[in-house]
Amino acid sequence: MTEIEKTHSAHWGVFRARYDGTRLRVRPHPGDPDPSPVLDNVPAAVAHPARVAAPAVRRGWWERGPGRDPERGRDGYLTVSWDAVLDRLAEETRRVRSTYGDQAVYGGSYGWASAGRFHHAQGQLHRFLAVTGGYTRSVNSYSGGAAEVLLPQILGGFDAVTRYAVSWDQVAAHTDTVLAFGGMALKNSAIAAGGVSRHLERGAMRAARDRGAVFVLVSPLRPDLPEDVDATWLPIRPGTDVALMLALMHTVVAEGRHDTDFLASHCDGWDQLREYLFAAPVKDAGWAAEITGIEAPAIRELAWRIAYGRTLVTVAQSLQRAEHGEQPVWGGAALAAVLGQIGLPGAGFNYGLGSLGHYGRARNAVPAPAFSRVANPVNSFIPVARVADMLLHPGKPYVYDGAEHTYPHVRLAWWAGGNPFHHHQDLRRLRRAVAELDTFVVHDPVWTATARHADVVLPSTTTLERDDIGATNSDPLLVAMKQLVPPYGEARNDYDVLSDLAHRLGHGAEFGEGRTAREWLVHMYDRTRKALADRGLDAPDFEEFWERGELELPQRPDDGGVLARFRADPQAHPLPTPSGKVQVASAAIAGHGLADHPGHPAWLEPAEAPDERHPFWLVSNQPATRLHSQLDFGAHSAGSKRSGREVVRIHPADAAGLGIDDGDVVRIHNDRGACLAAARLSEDIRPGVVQLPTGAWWDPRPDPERPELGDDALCVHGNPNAVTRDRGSSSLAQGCTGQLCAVAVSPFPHEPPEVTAHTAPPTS
Ligand SMILES: Nc1nc2c(c(=O)[nH]1)N[C@H]1C(S)=C(S)[C@@H](COP(=O)(O)OP(=O)(O)OC[C@H]3O[C@@H](n4cnc5c(=O)[nH]c(N)nc54)[C@H](O)[C@@H]3O)O[C@H]1N2
Ligand SMILES: Nc1nc2c(c(=O)[nH]1)N[C@H]1C(S)=C(S)[C@@H](COP(=O)(O)OP(=O)(O)OC[C@H]3O[C@@H](n4cnc5c(=O)[nH]c(N)nc54)[C@H](O)[C@@H]3O)O[C@H]1N2
Ligand SMILES: [Mo]
Repeated sequence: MTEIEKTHSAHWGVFRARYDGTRLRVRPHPGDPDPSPVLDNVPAAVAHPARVAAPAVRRGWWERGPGRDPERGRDGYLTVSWDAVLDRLAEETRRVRSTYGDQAVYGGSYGWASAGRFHHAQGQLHRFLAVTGGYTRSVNSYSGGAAEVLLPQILGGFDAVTRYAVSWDQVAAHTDTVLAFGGMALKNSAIAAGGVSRHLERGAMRAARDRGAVFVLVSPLRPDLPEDVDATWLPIRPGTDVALMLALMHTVVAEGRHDTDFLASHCDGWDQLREYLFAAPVKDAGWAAEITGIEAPAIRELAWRIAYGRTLVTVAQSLQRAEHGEQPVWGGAALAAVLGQIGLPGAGFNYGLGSLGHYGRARNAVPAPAFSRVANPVNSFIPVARVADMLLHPGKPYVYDGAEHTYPHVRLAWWAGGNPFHHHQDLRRLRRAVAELDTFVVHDPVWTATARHADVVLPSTTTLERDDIGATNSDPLLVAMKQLVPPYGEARNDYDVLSDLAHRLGHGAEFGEGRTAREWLVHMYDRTRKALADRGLDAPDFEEFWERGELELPQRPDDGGVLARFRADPQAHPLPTPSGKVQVASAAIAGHGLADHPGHPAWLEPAEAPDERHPFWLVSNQPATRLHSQLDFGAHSAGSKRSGREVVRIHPADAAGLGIDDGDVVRIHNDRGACLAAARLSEDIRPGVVQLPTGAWWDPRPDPERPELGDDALCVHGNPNAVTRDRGSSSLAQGCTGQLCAVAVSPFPHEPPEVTAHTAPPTS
């Protein structure tokens, strides 16, 4: 290969790279003011021992055939040829579809996959499964499952009120007080699906601060806002934010500082919410102090502060990845409504701002290239985080969004571009669930814990090994993602593999529409080119775009979006809620009669909270040094661990009480399981809380402290989903509740076992 520098893109940003035949060197895009260090993980992807070198099949499945098997996750693998594995897989797909029906194929395949519009693994798999008969799908995400169901019923369409509401430019120019629940950590906004070329959050927050804006951070962790903004830190007890929000509303109303006009003209349900605020127990600052651990005077002072000037309430996604996670989302919106600020520039409420790089940015004026979808002929679905329930309890009824549904009986699960043995809660339970399948197929470039549970492992290329187009609707740069290195081993593009399978199943022409991968890129680019030409703008043909390597797209002016229009004229621009107004309470939701989700924002005791046996809240938040589990073996991720183990943060006072020193390997445990991690003592965490990021690959072993739990009771690497709880946020949304669970922490009185997660399993 000639050593030419090429542009490429990842979910953590656009970059440039050159390859000399052995080493890949990367640097951020020169136009990026604040690039993410996650980029340093990329070079390791080229040829790591964790890469899947050739198609592999689980020995038990290959030799005994499909069927329920507790050996999944324990068995060895055989290397087979592409032709042999695709023949067997085509036969198995046919068998499952004809014996059990198309809904017996689960194609939820949740996960982030990689940047690139064409080789996007889920897009490819969904198309393949749709043209070959259809599949049970998943709805909503692990990210925002509770908010995705709630927000459209109380405020507006999810994207409209999250991505395209309050912009960073408005914050820099207008906001007086930023009240950030869960913060807006720069590590999080560095990430955006599809990649952004300019990370602008730090600059915007700094500009606001320099103008005199005040930042208030409500979070158990101080680093959730950048140091640059000198935030006031209110270290709240996890899972209690809605109590603080209710007390802020109560205090503002009791002092007569609420916006009665806005509540009358733009909101529905105020009487019910007001009644709840003032009914016993009165939701005042003293009441909330007991629940939240934030002192009453600090709550009253905050209520005073937010009632003056422009106040922006942000709620991080993390708050709703918890039991009753809908409540702080609703509470945040209601608080902004009580202040009368919704729809003002830089003010009101923005769910998720700062959680992802897509939020708060201008939108492109022309559509990005997109891979065409095919309608799924099967109408069977589950809320995405209910996957283990579905596999363990086929035919069982459950409630979701006001209706009763039944779990389908799935026999074949197919994953491309996701890692459920990273993202799902209570991984030992998930292992029991996948044991119920007849067949589990996984496409992945690397031997993740998910691949290690699959019957069929199909090695995928990484983006580095193929040509693609990088684009999102919230970044102006269209990127020619050029192949940088040759494919690893026998790895193939998901598109080519699925195309071969579609041909075997008699649907090859529908799947590929007769196009090569290159022809698809040209076809997809064409709609962007046409839109540019229609506006009389520079509209190079594909070859020229490819030659240039990048193309700057026009963006729409920031008009404040649907909430600004609604504020200006609620009759002409009603919200899509039942009343057309902000639902600070909702008769429709109350009408569902759900015990775990009343018709207004409310404080509800969680079923799981710290107690004597499990005295800590475990916050398992997003990792600063990688995207989820991706490239966990890369330099930046590996460099943040201690002796190859994930790091858990604990307050020095808590550590002292447990006899734990900085650097000690500790055991984090509850009745569901345990994991090991290396302790880091930090004053930046609320006492009684420990924090372990997600993403260290699950590495299960027997637990010497609990041998009766079997061979997978202790993750020796530090994956928090060894201990998290697998239940829905409520029967309204059934969102993922992975962020919080109750644990005990102890010193580990044994020789810590070696971490072997980043290797390939035994293969013959
Ligand atoms: N405890 C706890 N758990 C959580 C969370 C939490 O807060 N706490 N957060 C949740 C959230 S918000 C999310 S979004 C999920 C994330 O969960 P996932 O999105 O499943 O996590 P990733 O590690 O991004 O998984 C992507 C997988 O795709 C693979 N991949 C990349 N490119 C390609 C490709 O081209 N082809 C194929 N076939 N595969 C590819 C990668 O190797 C990787 O295995 O985790 C959730 N889990
Ligand atoms: N570097 C990096 N960035 C990412 C990702 C990644 O994997 N790596 N993943 C991306 C994805 S898919 C998503 S969905 C977003 C998720 O965005 P978020 O869900 O907002 O991200 P988290 O880091 O999980 O949580 C943010 C902070 O919320 C705080 N928190 C936790 N529980 C509570 C609580 O009960 N109350 C309060 N007030 N605060 C609490 C924690 O201290 C945590 O650091 O992040 C995205 N950004
Ligand atoms: Mo997410």
